[in-house]
Amino acid sequence: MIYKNPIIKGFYPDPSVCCANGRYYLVTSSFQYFPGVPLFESDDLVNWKQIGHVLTRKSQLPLEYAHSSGGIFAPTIRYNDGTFFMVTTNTTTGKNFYVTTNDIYGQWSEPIFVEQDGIDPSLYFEDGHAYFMSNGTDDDGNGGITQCEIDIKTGIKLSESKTIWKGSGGRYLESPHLYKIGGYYYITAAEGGTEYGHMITCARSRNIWGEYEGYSQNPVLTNRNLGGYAIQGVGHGDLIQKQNTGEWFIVHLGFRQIDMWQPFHHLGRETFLTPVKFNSDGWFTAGQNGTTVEEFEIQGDFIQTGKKSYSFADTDEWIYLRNPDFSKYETSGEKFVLYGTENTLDTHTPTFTGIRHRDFESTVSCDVHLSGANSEAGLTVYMDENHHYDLAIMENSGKYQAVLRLNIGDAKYIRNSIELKSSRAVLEIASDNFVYCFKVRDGENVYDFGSAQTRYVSTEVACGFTGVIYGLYAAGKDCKAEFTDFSNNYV
Ligand code: 6LW
Repeated sequence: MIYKNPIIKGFYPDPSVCCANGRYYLVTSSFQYFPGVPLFESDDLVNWKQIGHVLTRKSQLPLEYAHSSGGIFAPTIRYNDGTFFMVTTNTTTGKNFYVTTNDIYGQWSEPIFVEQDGIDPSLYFEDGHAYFMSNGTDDDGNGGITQCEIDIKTGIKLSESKTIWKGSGGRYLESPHLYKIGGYYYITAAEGGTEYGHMITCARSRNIWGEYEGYSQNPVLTNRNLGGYAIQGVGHGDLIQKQNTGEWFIVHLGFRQIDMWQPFHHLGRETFLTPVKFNSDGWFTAGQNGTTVEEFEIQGDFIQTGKKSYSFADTDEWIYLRNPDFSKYETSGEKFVLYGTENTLDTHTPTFTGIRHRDFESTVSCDVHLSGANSEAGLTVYMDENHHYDLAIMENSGKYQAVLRLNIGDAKYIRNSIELKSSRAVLEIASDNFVYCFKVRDGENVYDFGSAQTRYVSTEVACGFTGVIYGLYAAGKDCKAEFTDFSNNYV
């Protein structure tokens, strides 16, 4: 059957995948958001259901000092001998660590740290040995894909760290993974940076410690030469073999520009699936002539179903900023009550919870009821603390207003406002590729608040590694805001 990319839409970058007990499990990075490292399950590699997060406790995920796009970088998930391992970097503490579980639906362990530097750590298991790899520096100060053997119970290094591959010459050599396929060890890596020059390269050796020979046709996957094409920035991937058919694929990140000729993306880096073919020379090639396109074929008679509607009931998918104070949040599945503080959305720790904006055409709406003097609460199109569009109810001297405020770096202004009859209104946002359109319903009256362009909350403007989140927020030390009837729909 034909499937469509991306297979997981919205801000889900740096995917890594493993197979266990006939099913597939996938994780992505999460940066300053809590809980950390979204976890997905699939029977067929195309349809993925989020089943939770890996890092659910502050003891695993200290994010107090994480700046936007700091915190948790790319994770790797592996399954060995009945145990799942997720290894990643908290770039804010500068530590590489892994956590484990025997129950994929349960809690994961406390972190086990590994004293090797670099980001994008990966694990490889063979014959009772465990190998740890990152884009680090070896004991002689050489940077590259660096490997050591570790004691998997303690994380303690059992060998020196050795740089075993220096890549094919692209900048930002990262995302290494090691596999043994046939008689070869293969390294895959990303190069070129996670922007328009991104790519996946590979090398192989008969010996785990090298020497590794780079593939003469590197990169094996890149869209860097596909001008005027919506899917860009493909790279950072992990190989997986489909169990019942033997087909090989690579799950990897990529992003979708708002238009073929407009190089802006605001939905974040998303998860893609691209077929891989091993050739008679033992090297592999990927995609359509080494590029990722929207549609590919996979064996099987199933259909690609996409979830089209999200609500408070999707409890696994609501996220918070850094280490939230959960006494400020009450949720019942049908209602969120948020208590504000003096921290606004322009700070690191507002009262905020959100769900990813997943596709260009969407609608979000919510009934918001505000109380408390000098308070503000509403919906936000949130890229980071400097780039967000806020549709809010505000209290001032006993009067209530609905307000649209645009925050684009240093340019901040109130685009529109009306007096409300009461402290309650329905706030609505609708989007296409180019604009967010804002509306306020005050009883029978509907007010059109106009639109704001998607490009000004895109990564090309805001920088960083995340994507837009549709958020609920409350601000003001006496603020209490009740959010009901939330809906978020996609075409
Ligand atoms: C990630 C690195 C990358 O750790 O971006 O695209 C970094 N690749 O491998 C942040 O996602």
